[in-house]
Amino acid sequence: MKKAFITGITGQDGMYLADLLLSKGYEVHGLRRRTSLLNTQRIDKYFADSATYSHKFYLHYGDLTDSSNLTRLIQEIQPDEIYNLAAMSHVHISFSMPEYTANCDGIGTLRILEAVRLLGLTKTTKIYQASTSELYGLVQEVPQTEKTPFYPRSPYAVAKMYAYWITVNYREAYNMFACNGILFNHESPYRGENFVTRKITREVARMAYNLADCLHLGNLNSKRDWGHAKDYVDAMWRILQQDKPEDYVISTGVTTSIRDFVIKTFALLDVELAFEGTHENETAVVVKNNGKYAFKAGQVVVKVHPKFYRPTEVDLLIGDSSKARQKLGWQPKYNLDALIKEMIDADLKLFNK
Ligand code: NAP
Ligand code: G4F
Repeated sequence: MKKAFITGITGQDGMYLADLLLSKGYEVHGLRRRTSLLNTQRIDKYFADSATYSHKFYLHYGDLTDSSNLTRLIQEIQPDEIYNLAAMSHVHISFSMPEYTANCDGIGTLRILEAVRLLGLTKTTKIYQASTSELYGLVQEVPQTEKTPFYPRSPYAVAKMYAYWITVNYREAYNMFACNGILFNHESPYRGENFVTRKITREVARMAYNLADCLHLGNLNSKRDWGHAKDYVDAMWRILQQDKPEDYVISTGVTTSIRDFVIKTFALLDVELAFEGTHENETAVVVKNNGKYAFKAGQVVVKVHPKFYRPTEVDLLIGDSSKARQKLGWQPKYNLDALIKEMIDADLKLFNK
């Protein structure tokens, strides 16, 4: 039985990856932080399953900012594979806490690599680093590949750039099996509520049941290459099953604006919208409600609020994942419409009380 250690197991990707590895017969160890209220909602299903909890699924307290704790845990677990998914992962919030973000997202990766090296596990423990399309920032090439130069545009992306290169450096310097997955945005019903896709599906569902009046968003023009987290954790696993450690772009190759994501979400509820005005004065108004939910013609359902603007924005992301498709045999099963449908259906269910 292979052993995996997942940092960030309480997050969106951690949950999907734990599901995948348990289904493949792995023993899964996860890092959880101490919190004043429990925050294990995404993985609570494993606590309730006595055949899994403490037999194939274990949680350990710790933090990416605490080297001694990480080293002790890696020594105790002796994992075959480490998936370093833990991060302060919100780009906008990283402008408010840049030092912590650098410590967790940048130096945190170094702590894991150093622990593996100092414990003499370089030949036995493979490491996956959760790198990001945010590295491309002010994009230097369209679409972005493994060879596109980086131009990070946030404290988050700068920290992740350190993590990317320290992973490459440890691979080259110490012959470690350490790889970067450069993942483009991936979403799901389990996405954190303050990322834009989930914010949209959640607020639209609340509006559908008269629990909210209007959705407040920032930049509607930026474009993202959105995939489903379930497809993307499969790519993470495949990256560590190769003979040679390498870095891979994981993306769908389709890019969509925030505005079009909103339109698609409302369309799934049979509501037609019209966008009017520009910049801070832009709004979306209901033109026609052909569906069963509580939207009225003329209702303003989206407003722009500058507090959601970022000091520096990433305007366009679109990935070319040809390398992953050829070498890993990976390709996404979900398209954007199926992803949005799954998300809005889950949020409608959540608020239909
Ligand atoms: P997420 O839902 O925000 O989860 C982040 C996880 O990291 C949570 O389990 C969180 O724990 C944990 N964490 C945060 N700070 C920590 C610390 N100091 N010590 C230990 N754990 C800590 O993020 P995600 O969407 O699953 O993303 C997973 C990883 O992929 C992240 O590194 C992210 O930057 C990267 N990434 C994500 C995307 C995407 O589109 N989702 C794309 C590219 C790369 P709590 O639950 O206690 O907060
Ligand atoms: O959903 P977002 O917050 O995701 P962002 O910034 O692209 O970052 C996510 O994907 C990265 C991969 O490229 C990950 F590395 C990172 O950890 C995270 O998972 O914002 C997407 C876009 C941005 O352009 C933002 O300005 O949506 C725009 N936006 C417009 N209104 C908004 C809002 N974003 C948020 N969060 N909230 C808004 O109200």
